[in-house]
Amino acid sequence: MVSAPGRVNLIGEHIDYHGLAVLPMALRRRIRVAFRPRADNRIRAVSAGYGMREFDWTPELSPAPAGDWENYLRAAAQAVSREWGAGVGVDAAVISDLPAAAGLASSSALMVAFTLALLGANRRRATFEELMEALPEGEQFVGTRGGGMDHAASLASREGCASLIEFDPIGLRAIRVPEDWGFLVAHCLKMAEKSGAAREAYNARRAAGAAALARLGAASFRALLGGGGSVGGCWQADAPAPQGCPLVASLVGQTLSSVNLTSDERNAFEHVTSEARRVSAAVSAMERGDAALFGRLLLESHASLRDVLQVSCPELDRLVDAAMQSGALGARLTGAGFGGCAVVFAAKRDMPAVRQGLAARFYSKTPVVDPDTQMIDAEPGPGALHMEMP
Ligand code: NG1
Repeated sequence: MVSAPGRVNLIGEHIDYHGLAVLPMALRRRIRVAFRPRADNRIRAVSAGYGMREFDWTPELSPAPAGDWENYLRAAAQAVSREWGAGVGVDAAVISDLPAAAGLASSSALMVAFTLALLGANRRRATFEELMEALPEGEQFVGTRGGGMDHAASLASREGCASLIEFDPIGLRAIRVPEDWGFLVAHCLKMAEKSGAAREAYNARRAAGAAALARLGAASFRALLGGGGSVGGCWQADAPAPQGCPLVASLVGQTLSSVNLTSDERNAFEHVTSEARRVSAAVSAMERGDAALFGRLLLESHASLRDVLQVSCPELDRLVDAAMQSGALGARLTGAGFGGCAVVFAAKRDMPAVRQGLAARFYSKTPVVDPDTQMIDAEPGPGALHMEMP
């Protein structure tokens, strides 16, 4: 048996795919895979509610129809073939207590867990770094050009901690969550399906950011931020920007306004650079236990995702407002947006009141789906590589 948790991203949205640091934490909800190696290359997996899938594990796999969960199994098999070579298949059963299409990285958790099952069946050991080479690439097989945040958080988070994830090279620093801080993941009841229109919209945001970068003649956002986007970068949020920081220089010198960016490119650029700054500030706020500042940063992040990058929806905006009216210190959409969940931050002692407030202000006005998936207490749990028992 292997398992991999979902994650909630606390802050740092739509920037991991540009190589900028993000701050998620692993949830205690997970996908579990019970498996048994086979003698041949057949992969057979069954999941309650999703049915059974089977295929031969060959080195080059083609995708199943879009939206079919078999794609995640194929993506895992493909990732393993690319990095370690194909091997014997498995008979597997998959169970989950992680809501799907909620922005909680259930698809990445499935891919992580199934990859670990295939490696286990073939008695192969893999390091965090090796897995991080293989997994984000493999998910692109499914059609989403995502970043590596979800896989890193699902693999290597530490109990009681948020994970500051940096890229190029991949690294994860555990940041202890203050004991009296509470997080709730609340579903806006609009599904954030990753196939279809939301996938196109996600990929378009990524492309707009990359196009803005190319027009500015910069190699990467990291280069532009002068190493910022890693927390040690020159563009620290809580200190005045030092002279000589390339991003600040280009902004002050109005390079940006003289470059002919489309409005989508300008918006993506503005969101990405400001969000990188908020991640840096949020990490220091968490380390100092400054809950008021942390909450404000979450709200600023939501405003940028709503108004600048435009990946929110009315349901998520209403949910965030309802959380703030109910005593939260901050709230924002989490994950790609277009539906799914918001993360709500409050003092732990205020959480019962926040829940009640959300039930009255938000959920009483919408059709009830499943109370178990509407509001989830987000306690920071361990990643797949640091778990005692799957
Ligand atoms: P969700 O919405 O949880 O699948 C996606 C990406 C992340 C990140 C966020 C936006 C995948 C697998 N995940 O998360 O890498 O880019 O959107 O911050 O593509």
